[in-house]
Amino acid sequence: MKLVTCGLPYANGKAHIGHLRTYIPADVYVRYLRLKGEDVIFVCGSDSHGTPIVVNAEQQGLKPEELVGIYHEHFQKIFKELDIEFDYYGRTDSGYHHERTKEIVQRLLNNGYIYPKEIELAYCPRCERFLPDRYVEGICPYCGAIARGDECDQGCGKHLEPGEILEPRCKICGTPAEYRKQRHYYFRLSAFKEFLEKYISDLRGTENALNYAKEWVRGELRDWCITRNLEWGVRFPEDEELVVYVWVDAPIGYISFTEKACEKLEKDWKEIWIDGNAEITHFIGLDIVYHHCIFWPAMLKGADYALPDAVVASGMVKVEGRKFSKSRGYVVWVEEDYLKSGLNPDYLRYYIVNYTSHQRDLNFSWHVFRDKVNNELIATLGNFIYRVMHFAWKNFGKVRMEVDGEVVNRIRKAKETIEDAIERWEFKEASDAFMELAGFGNAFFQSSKPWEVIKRDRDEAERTIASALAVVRALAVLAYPVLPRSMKAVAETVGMNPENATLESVLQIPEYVVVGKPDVPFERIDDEKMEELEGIMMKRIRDNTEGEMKMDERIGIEEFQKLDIRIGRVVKAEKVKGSKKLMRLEVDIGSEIRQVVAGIAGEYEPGQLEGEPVVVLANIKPAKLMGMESDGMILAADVNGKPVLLKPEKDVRPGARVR
Ligand code: B3M
Ligand code: ZN
Repeated sequence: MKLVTCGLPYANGKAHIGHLRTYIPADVYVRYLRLKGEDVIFVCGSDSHGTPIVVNAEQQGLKPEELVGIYHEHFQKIFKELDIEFDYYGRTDSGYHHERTKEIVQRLLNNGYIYPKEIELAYCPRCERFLPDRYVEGICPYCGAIARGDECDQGCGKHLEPGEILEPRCKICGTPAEYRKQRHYYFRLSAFKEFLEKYISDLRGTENALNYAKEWVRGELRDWCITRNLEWGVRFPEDEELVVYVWVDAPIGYISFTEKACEKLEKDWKEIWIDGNAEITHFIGLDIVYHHCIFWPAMLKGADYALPDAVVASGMVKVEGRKFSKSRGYVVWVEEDYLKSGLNPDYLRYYIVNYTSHQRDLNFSWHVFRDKVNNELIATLGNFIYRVMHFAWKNFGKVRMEVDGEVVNRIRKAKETIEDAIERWEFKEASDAFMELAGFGNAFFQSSKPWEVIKRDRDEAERTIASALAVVRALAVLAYPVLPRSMKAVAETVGMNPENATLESVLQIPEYVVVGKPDVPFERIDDEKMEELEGIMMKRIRDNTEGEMKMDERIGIEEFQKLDIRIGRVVKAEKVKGSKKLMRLEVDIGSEIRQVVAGIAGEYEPGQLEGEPVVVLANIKPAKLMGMESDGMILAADVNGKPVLLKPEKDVRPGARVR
């Protein structure tokens, strides 16, 4: 038996592309394991606790459980729509989860791994309360960056223990906090150093995670404060005034959700988590390796639970080449940007899996997305599948499956490459392997020309189409974990059900195959859709920069003087073919005529512009837009995302500088 888990998303905000980097590959992995005939349980759930949720709920006038409920529903809906199928998706504010957490904490107490200690904690004299974690802001004692109570999130990234932060302030009212004494409880992490050294040297997983873990375990392992002054959370058994730190109970979700999945599947969760009879794999983001490779195995060991076998960490996500940032608008929201645009979820699954190795950083760009869909999914995979199915359906209906030996070899090779890649969590290699098989199929079909052969030799054409169909049937299974929705439809057309198929079955060729009327597996992304998708992101980035202008980002006059802004006159204007937004302009800027491509075709007609003055930024680096060079930028006011061109108030000769 195998258990696969995904890091629990905080039920504190909407799903974005950063989340999917963990969940999609994990779902792909589980589907491949099942095709290999493995018995797999796949669990995840909402992380309901922690101060950000309490703070956020307070600000919105909601109870924490109400806020959690909203996002819990949201994530479930997103996962369903993206075909990410957990056997159980729980939430950590459930009774059963609290019970399991208390039981494990009690075992740690009984085994002597938790001890009390008086510590100095940030306290707000105005709000009259202790300030746990994100209720407090101050300076990181390690790097001097502005940090929050439990983590230096903008600087060195270190986990901060309560009482460590310098110059603490209350996050709610801004008052400087005082340090006050209080009794808290510590987990004796230092006692697990030897155990962890050995454990991590045997642990499997991606190199990125293991390398960090190996380095940390060589350093000092400091005991860990595991209680907080909060109402919301799992009550600490020894002191009902306190709750356990969110990072104590969150990973226990892996256990409590397994219990629930096992109830449904009629299995015994203890076999997995107590007897250690299952292989446990955690899929996580690279930023929570410490919690999963250090804290979590130590807790499990201390409570006599079974240990995880592998930790698989995904690289980070960039958006349009920039650091992922919700506040700056470099984000793709799964629901409002992607699903509401009516895009096939399989496209995004393919992008995330196939863009790069799971461990590397992934850049999401709408242009690359369009190219991967149109040039890879459609041109290589979709067209081949459709042509073969269509030819078989139209000319034969029922095909006698006499398949070429070389074709069977290629299918076997693809299958073996995939099996090997999946063992190493190299989902890109696996998806490249089925794309390569599709490429082979395409070339085979193209060079055998069955549409010509059929005119003189129907049997030979049938043999060709049988071989091509064997490739299609193999693809319907081999690509199914990545593209479940599309491949299920393909499989059904060629008389299969990938949900009961196995990787092995791609080599078992039936005597006959009946082919139904096929549908095109994928729709192209056209320029109009592309502009719409990019427009959503550009607008968000713009809106956020406007709102974010800060004093320390102001510039001096010298910087302004670097800009060569001039009056120009439009000599010629024409719409760019194939684009709704772009206009190609020839602009006289005094010293020369420049070609400028501007996004104004939605608002202006060429005839309105010719002969008119415009304001041009002349020394911006040239850019390419739809293959055309744009050497300069026309300035316009942004009115609800639409451009309104600027004009001098009197007639001015082209070339006059704007200062
Ligand atoms: N809720 C989310 C994160 O830090 C956090 C994961 C818990 S996994 C046990 O990515
Ligand atoms: Zn720091």
